[in-house]
This record gives sequence, structure tokens and C-alpha cells, in this order.
Amino acid sequence: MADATVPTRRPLVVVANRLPVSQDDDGTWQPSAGGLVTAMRPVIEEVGGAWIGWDGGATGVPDRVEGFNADLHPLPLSRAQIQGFYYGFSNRTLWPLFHDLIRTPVIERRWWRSYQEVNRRFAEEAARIEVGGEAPLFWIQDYHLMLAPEMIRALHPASPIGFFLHIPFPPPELFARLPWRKELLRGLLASDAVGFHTARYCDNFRRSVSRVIPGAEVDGDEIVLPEGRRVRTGAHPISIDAGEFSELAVDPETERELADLREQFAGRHVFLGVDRLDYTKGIRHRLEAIELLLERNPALRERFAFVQIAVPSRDDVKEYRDLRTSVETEVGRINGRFTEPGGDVPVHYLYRGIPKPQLAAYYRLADVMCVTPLKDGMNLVAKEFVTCQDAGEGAGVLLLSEFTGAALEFGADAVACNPFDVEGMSFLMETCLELEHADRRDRVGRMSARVRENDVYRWVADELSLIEEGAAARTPEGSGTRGT
Ligand code: ADQ
Repeated sequence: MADATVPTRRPLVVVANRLPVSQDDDGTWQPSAGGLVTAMRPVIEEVGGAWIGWDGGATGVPDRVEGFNADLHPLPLSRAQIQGFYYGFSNRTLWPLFHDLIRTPVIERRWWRSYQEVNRRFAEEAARIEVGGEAPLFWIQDYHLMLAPEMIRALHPASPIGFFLHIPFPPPELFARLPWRKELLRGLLASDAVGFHTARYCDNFRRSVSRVIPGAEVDGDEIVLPEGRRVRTGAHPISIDAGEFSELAVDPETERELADLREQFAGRHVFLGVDRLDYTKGIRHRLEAIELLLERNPALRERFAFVQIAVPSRDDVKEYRDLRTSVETEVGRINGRFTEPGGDVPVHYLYRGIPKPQLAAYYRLADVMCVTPLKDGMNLVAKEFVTCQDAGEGAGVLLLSEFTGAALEFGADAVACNPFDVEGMSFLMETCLELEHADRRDRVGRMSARVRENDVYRWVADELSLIEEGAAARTPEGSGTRGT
């Protein structure tokens, strides 16, 4: 952990689409393994607090779980709300619009009404929170809840409120297509601070505000609203718990998995893809590039394997079901084309989430990690890969799309690619194999050092500081007291 300082003394209330807990096969509940939850743990441990999230349809979610010092507030949603708010407005309107229209966003008024209704449900739950006498700090996460800051502000006028967007914020000309652009911006601007992964997304947001909200002005990193209130904006790239991944990479279980994989793939260059099965991740383009690579290099076919691990995602949405069909058709086609009688297939496709030690073993095994999204807010897979490689003293190459937030942090140490240029990407795959071992090892070392320096604890600390600063500037006399 880079910095153990907790930048707030207030109770922390996280408002997010999902709760920070998951259920084991034997039915027991425990804190989830994701980066956000891990990063929040030490802060919540110190200051205490609460977490509001959709229950995901589960029953019997407990009020507390061992090892996580927060009250859980599970919200049940109706079938209609899940369809309208989650699958509809969040994932078929906002998700494609914010990812540069890789698919066409669907505009449906009933989904918008459902989004408003569910955001209000979250805000009303927030109003019920009792965490001692002090005004809590509300930290709202992601595109599902962009109206919540304004709704919570109406109920908790004195509290610091912050929002973080985990996906890109689109350029103003794309954002302008949304009929409810003004309402969403007003929702966000009730926060004291709005955080993004990169300076570009931050700038896109500020430019949208100055176009859409009459009288709003941009002053450096701040937005000045017509009533004089200032809203801070900041670019804080999310990251991983680098220490945890370094340990995981050399854990005995990981080593056992790795030994098996090394035996299975002996004598072959292993290319790897690890993604949620999402059309933003560029899996189709990646497969096409691999096909071109094999077409051009008959000699490589015997010594090559591409492993694609795809975790199922949003399979209630048509675009995602269609994507699965097209990826699986493509995998079958490539394997049909290049597999020799008695030989192994070139593409190994796993459609599932895999346990962490196995994931770390694949990261260590890979000669080339293909992180080639068409658009991605940050991309944590890239950070997990370089951390695991470095811990295992590996020299794997990161082939990284320039349209990811992570590309800004890794610069020229990754092999930068434009995934829309499929043929170009197939040539870069060859380049990756041609780099000298010492060069590859140095690149891994530098990228991993950057992840260690800017780990997820730093992200939490930077975000909470920005929110506290914004709130202090708004109510110097009132901060720390409950306003209602
Ligand atoms: P995601 O789109 O989900 O996140 P990403 O940042 O890559 O993308 O995180 C995926 C996580 O899932 C990683 O921790 C990875 O290890 C795990 N994962 C993926 N496939 C897996 C598999 N088959 N088995 C097991 N684990 C798997 C959104 C944004 C990103 C942003 C994050 C955090 O789209 O741009 O980086 O939020 O803000």
C-alpha cells in the first residue's frame, strides 16, 4: 500500500450499483475480491460507514460481514427496474454513448424514467443512513448513478459529496446526442468534486458543462456555476492493489498452475487476452489480427497459441449475446483453418471467470498480453499483467490499445496499437516477438514500478482529498455538521 493516510475523518457512505460482498458456494457472505472493495477496506476500517447497492436479486444479504467495517444497505429492484434502469438506460444508452458509439445507443423514454426512479431509490436510502452525529461523506460510483448526487444533496445539504466515473466521458459533440444531457450534468454538478481516470475525460466533461449549462464557466480545474458555487474536477487513474498481485504472482498455488500451463504450452509463443465479453474490448478485431498473423507466417503456426479468457457479461442484452455468437464463430473458423491433423488448436477459448491464482498463472505464462479495447476507461488487466510479470521476473510484452486510459500511464513501455487497424495490429504482434529479452524485461520493470507508485490506495486517497477540499471551500463554517 503506497500511502496509509486516510484523508477524511468522517464516516464514509459509498453509493454504487453493486454491494461489496459476494456469496460463497456454501452460502456464506464475504467482502468481494475487486480492487475498489480492497482499497476501501482500510479507510472504512478507520472511519466506519455504510455501502448502498443493488442486491443483484440475492436474498438474505446480511447487514454486516466479517472484515468490512460498514453497514450494508441492499436495495431490491423490480424486474421492470432491472430492465429499464440497468439493462436499458445504463447499458444500452449510456454505455455505448460513453464508449464512442461502438454500438448505437438506444434512446427510450421509459428507460430514462426508470433510471430516475432507481437513482431516487438510492438517494432515499442514503437519507435514511444514521452514522453518529457527524455529516458523512457520500462517494457515488459510476454511470448508473449520475443523478444521485443532486438527489442526495437535497437530503444532506452539509455533507461532502463526490462522484467518480469509471468509464470514459465522451467528447461534447457525442454527449450532446443525449436528450437528457442537461439533467445528467445537473445531477453530477451537485457534487463537491467529480473524478475521472484521465485529464481528457475531465476536459470533455468541463467542455460539455460549459456548452450545456447556461452561465457555467470553467476556471482551471474547477467549474463555476451561475450561483457562484464551485465544483472541483480531477483526473485520478484507478489502479490495483499492487502488493497483493505481486504476492499472488508467486504464491505456491499460482506456481503449481503455472507449471501445468508451461507443460501444456511448451515450445509455443503464448498470446493472451483477458476481458469481460464486451464489444468495447475489441476481441473480434484481435481475433482477426491473429488470423492475419497466422496467414502470413506458416512457420509460426506450430509454435503459437492464443488464449482468450472471456468472463460472461450482461448476457440479458442482445448486443452481448450477438457478440458471443460472433466471437465463438470466429474462434471456430480460425481453428478450423489452421489446426493440423493430430496438432493442437491455435486459439484456446475459455468462456468463464477463473480463480485468481489461475489468472495470475496465465499472466506469468504470456509472452504477449493483448489489451486491445476499442475504448476503455482505464483497463486493470494491463496493470495486473505487468505486476505479475515483474514479480515473477518475466519479460512479457504488453500490446496496448491507445484508446485505453492505461495507455497514458505506460507510454512507450507498452507496444501501442490502434485496434481499428487490424492489419497494423497483426504486424505489431510480430514486433512484440522480435523485441530483445533485456529490453522487454526493462519495460516490464518500469511499467510495474509505475503501478506500484500509483496503486489503488493512492487513488482512494486522492479522490477523498479532492472531495474534502471541495466541500471545505463550499461551506467553511458548516463543514462537519449535519445540515438538516
Ligand atoms: P471493466 O470493463 O470490467 O471495468 P477492467 O478494468 O479490465 O474492465 O477490469 C476487469 C476485471 O475483471 C479485472 O480485475 C480482471 O482481472 C477481471 N477479469 C476479467 N476477465 C476475467 C476472467 N475471465 N476471470 C477472472 N477475472 C477476470 C470498468 C471500466 C474499466 C476500468 C474499471 C475500473 O470499463 O475501464 O478500468 O471499471 O474503474
